[in-house]
Amino acid sequence: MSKKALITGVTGQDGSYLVELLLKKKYEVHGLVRRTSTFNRGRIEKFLNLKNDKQNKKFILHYGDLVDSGSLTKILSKVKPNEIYHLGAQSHVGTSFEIPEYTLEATGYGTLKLLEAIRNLKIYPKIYQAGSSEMYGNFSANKLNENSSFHPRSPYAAAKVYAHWIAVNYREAYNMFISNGILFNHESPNRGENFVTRKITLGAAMIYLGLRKKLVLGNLEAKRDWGYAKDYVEAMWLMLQQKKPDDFVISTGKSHSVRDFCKIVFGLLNLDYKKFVISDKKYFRPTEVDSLEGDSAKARKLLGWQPKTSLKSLAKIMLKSDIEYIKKLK
Ligand code: NAP
Ligand code: G4F
Repeated sequence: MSKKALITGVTGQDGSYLVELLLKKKYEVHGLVRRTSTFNRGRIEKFLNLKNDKQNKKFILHYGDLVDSGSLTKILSKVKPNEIYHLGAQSHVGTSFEIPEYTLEATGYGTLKLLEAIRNLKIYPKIYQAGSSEMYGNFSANKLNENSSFHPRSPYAAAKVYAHWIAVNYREAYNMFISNGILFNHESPNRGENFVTRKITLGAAMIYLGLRKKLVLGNLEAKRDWGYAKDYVEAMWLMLQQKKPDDFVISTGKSHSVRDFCKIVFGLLNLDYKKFVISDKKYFRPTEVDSLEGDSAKARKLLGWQPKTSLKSLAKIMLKSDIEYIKKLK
């Protein structure tokens, strides 16, 4: 019998790559989706086989919400998954300053609600909890690893620190199999359009096609350790194939500034980014995370995981996809 996985956040960037990976591995995949006024299945549509009018029996969606514990209990008791990938969150750092209460509700408290529902139902799935490098707040002299301390610099990061520690607590208190991934930024053509890398590839593609003159960004000096989402979902799966739960940093170990990424992307189009990119204070955050760089030695050793995609290759993949996307829209 095939294993059953439940994914929260299945409509998001990582959800879409994880569905693809798990279906390839012959899992029966269940996803939790929110009711939205516009249909938001774009990233996972191809796995639903909607066009053939034949529902994919291996990929099933359920309405629910992380702020609605009743819906979580209902889905969990119906599906009884072997593995849960908990990716659902209000994941935009900048926006978390605008909606801090909701961010905590969904990202922090939502994690507790999910864990409580699992515990009360007395089911024993392996659980992946989507932690973030934002929890560190800043890069010190050494690369950040599982032992580095947290200093959250946004309502989002504070909510993720709560989610991380409640997961550790449930693991220790109730012997639940919960692994925290501490993932550094990872990007792809499926990245939300208001995260900086996608904003840059989409903006550069529009400028290249003559549809736009300028690209307005915020802080160009911030540095991030950017990897490819497709590589990172493999690490999530590997964490749940281990005998013991644990916490793992997933990163490339190399960081670049937003300015560097602009240079790479516009450079691929033979354009000089300085002629097009503007930095505007309106996109600056009240507290910024200036620099992040991760040390994923533990994951490399224990999971046998390593990143496969360089930043330049990632930029190429995203840019190509955005040029095609805009041409189709036109
Ligand atoms: P994303 O694209 O923003 O997707 C977030 C997902 O969460 C979406 O499916 C969204 O549903 C869902 N969601 C939001 N609020 C919800 C709620 N109240 N109830 C149920 N579902 C809800 O994020 P991502 O980039 O795929 O990231 C996946 C997870 O990893 C997130 O927890 C994120 O915080 C974390 N993370 C991401 C990165 C990164 O660089 N991408 C790094 C570290 C950690 P809708 O489609 O309906 O909005
Ligand atoms: O792309 P970002 O919005 O990603 P951020 O804030 O690092 O958060 C992402 O990665 C985290 C992992 O570390 C995840 F946990 C989180 O869920 C999310 O996926 O911004 C990256 C950097 C920031 O320093 C920001 O200030 O880019 C800077 N930036 C400069 N101009 C901009 C812009 N960010 C955005 N979103 N938009 C801009 O115009």
